[in-house]
Amino acid sequence: MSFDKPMAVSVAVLALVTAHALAQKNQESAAPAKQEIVAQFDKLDADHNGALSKSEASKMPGLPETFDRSDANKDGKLDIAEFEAVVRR
Ligand SMILES: [Ca+2]
Ligand SMILES: [Ca+2]
Repeated sequence: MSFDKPMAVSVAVLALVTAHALAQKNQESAAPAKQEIVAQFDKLDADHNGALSKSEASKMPGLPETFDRSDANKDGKLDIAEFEAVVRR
């Protein structure tokens, strides 16, 4: 009885899975998935009115500094599209 073949197969499968996981990770850091941006937005949107006020935005590092510039329609809030533009910058 030999375990050589099954061992080789599991090593190959492991290598494939690892490569796949790494590729996915690289992709994520290059461009955050829409659902991640939405999840982040929901987390910051404490009163769930679909927009981030300045105080809600202050929970995310770096966001208050760019708030006024990021508020494209100058209504004093960041909606999901404006927030997405910030995150994808
Ligand atoms: Ca809000
Ligand atoms: Ca706005």
